[in-house]
Amino acid sequence: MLSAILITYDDEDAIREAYGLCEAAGYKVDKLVRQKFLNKARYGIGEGKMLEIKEISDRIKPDVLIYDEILKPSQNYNLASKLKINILDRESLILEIFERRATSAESHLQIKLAQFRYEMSRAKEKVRLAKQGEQPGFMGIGMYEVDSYYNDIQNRMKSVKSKLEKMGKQRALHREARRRVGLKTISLAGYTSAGKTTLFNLLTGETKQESPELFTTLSTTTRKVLIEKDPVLISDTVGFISKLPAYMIEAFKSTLEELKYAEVVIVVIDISDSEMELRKKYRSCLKTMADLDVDQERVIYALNKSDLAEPDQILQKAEFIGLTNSKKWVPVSAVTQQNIPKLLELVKKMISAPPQQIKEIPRKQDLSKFYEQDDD
Ligand SMILES: Nc1nc2c(ncn2[C@@H]2O[C@H](COP(=O)(O)OP(=O)(O)OP(=O)(O)O)[C@@H](O)[C@H]2O)c(=O)[nH]1
Ligand SMILES: [Mg+2]
Repeated sequence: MLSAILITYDDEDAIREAYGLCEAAGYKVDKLVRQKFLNKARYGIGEGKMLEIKEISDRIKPDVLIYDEILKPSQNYNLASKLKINILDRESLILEIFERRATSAESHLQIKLAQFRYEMSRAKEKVRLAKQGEQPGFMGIGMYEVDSYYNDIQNRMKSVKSKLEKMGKQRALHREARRRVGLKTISLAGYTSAGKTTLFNLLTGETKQESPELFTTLSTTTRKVLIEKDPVLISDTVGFISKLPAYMIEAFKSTLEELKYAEVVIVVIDISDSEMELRKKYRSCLKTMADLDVDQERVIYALNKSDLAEPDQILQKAEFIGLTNSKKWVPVSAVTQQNIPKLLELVKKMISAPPQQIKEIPRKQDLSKFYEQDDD
């Protein structure tokens, strides 16, 4: 296992999540540095702290420095050139995890696309710095090569995108076929490690991998089950995480997009989390769903792991994050199976409600919109 210095916020929940991410990416944390602020202009951290870390780093010689925030390319460059070690910010750390975990052809392509976008944004910044004379040369190459480097990434991006587009069309065809035979889809969504796969396995009798590690599931699995006598499809999806940059959601859009077309979206929430943690994750779920155009009318919140919390605590927490009576929610446990019939009852009600207009955006228009975004 590679070793790391981890810099994160001075907050137990943030530390726990950051350790989870490091572990999932295959790094052992040799030294933890807690900071109140991680977004200072030059290095992310203050200059004094940077010098302190340099001393530690020179002494323990870790393989990388993991920075649990999104660093601007210039900050990344400044830190790396002072500390002389490889820096992984939150974005690239998540990318590494995705890369390790990807199993399906589609998820490999999605990660590639995200990596290209990451590289592109860094490359642009490097060119900007080179032009200002702050960073002489560009990875040891001249301006002419910069252009060809750009073009190269762009071409490779195009090829990945067109492959993903084909897969997206395939999905649209599958969706259409399902719709024609009247098969409804229920999608499980939610923050990573909330228990989506555990619930999925319980409902479908599957044995997909569930684990306390973050981002266990990276590709969508769909199974047919019967709710009473009606066949429906249930899908398990990739988990959300806070501070996931928009382009990464874009890269995973074709899989996550299934949420938009599902008749029911069960958002799985880990109710055993602390109030602050819950609120952070809940907000991040809401934001991701808004980005994906998921209609809140079709959402059921499953407050999972309720075996780990007292009933009145659950109520209080639900209220705290803003799950009022206007929203559909039910405490469940995918382990003890508590309240699963109640969850299914809610699902059934939602499915058998008079068919609503589900907006099918023409595939082509939809995709071209996201093509235009990545080149700026
Ligand atoms: N106590 C308890 N633990 C649960 C429950 N549901 C899931 N877990 C545990 O929570 C951890 C995460 O579960 P997963 O089902 O892998 O979570 P996930 O949402 O699929 O996570 P990703 O695929 O990583 O996004 C596992 O260790 C499960 O055993 C529950 O109802 N009660
Ligand atoms: Mg999972």
